[in-house]
Amino acid sequence: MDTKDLGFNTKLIHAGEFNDEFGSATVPIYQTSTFKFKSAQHGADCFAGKSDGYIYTRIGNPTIKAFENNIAELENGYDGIATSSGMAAITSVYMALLGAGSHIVSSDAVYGPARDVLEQDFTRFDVKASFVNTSNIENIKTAIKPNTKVLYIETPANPTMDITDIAACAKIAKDHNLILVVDNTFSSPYLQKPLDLGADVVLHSITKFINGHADIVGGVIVTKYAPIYKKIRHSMVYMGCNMDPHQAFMVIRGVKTLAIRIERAQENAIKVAKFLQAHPKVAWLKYPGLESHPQYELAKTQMKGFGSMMSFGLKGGFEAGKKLMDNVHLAILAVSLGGVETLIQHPASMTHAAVSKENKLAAGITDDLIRFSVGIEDAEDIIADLKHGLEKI
Ligand code: LCS
Repeated sequence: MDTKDLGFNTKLIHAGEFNDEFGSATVPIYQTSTFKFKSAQHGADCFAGKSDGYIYTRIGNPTIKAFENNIAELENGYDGIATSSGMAAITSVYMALLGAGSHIVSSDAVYGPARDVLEQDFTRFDVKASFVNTSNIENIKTAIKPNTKVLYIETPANPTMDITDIAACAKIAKDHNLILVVDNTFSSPYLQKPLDLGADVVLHSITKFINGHADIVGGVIVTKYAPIYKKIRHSMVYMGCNMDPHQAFMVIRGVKTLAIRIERAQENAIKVAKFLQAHPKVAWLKYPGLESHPQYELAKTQMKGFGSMMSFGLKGGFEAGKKLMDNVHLAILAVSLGGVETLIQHPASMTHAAVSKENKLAAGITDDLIRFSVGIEDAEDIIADLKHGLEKI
């Protein structure tokens, strides 16, 4: 069935629909490392790209392809590239698009390792990076150099919740011949479609909202154009960053409920955000759905909804935050985000621990910042849990 003109909820269930000889209603797990060729000539044709048969699971697999087809349609892209993790998606993109002597401009508040790998590893290959607050478009313009190849943004950013104007970045990228890459993990294609706003590449840690059940790690890249797709797929396959068939099966199952999970989680999130904002022990709170968020107006135009991620600080600073994290019982004290369960964590000492203190502060990742991922439990229970934890301070 061609789902191109159907609604997003229908696409979640049917896009990239899979058909096999048995009429399987769901996509089976093709748990095989390799595939039989029909003949020596067929094998040679597969390798030469003259036949599109499967060769070897690192290169491609029907279960993985079914997920790639689905996500490519959800993001309105050319094609998808599934990876073993979100970091595998990020490093495959860096590897494909950057080379010795090249430069990347990136949001300063990005998932810690997305920055660390540029600073600690890619520098060894003479790749330079500038990290700026991309919420201010002027900072991007100032950071661009003659050798800049990529503009990389994360919006909303992990963990500051800063929002960057994707369409404005697309214009800058076009003017300077850069490839615009957007990490869409915090929004998912249900809330935000970077390719429609002019980005060239969108990527995800599907560990988060797309799979949604905190039971696998994975990543995906969707490109708008075939030539970029080919480059990134080459890097992914040759670095061995492929997803495996079981991961693909799990995420095909998880993504079907993306819309209803996000709707429910963001319904809870606005209630939680209002509770926290009004609490006397809370010093500040950043949630894109509240007018107090500095880019509330931009979030309203760029996103279909405000999601379920927020960050906040307590008047008692880090020590008070530590007490809160140790005294909530329903919210799980754990890294990751975007699952059906509510999670709480401290980025400065956990997800962003490897970023230097100086760089963390410059990016707004203060020591008091607590990150909260609202799940789909009953909002009253999440709030009661926070209330109890805050009373202990
Ligand atoms: N991009 C974003 C925005 C992320 O939050 C993460 C992981 C990644 C990429 C990397 O994905 P992974 O390799 O873990 O699938 N973020 C995490 C976090 O905030 N806590 O634990 C992992």
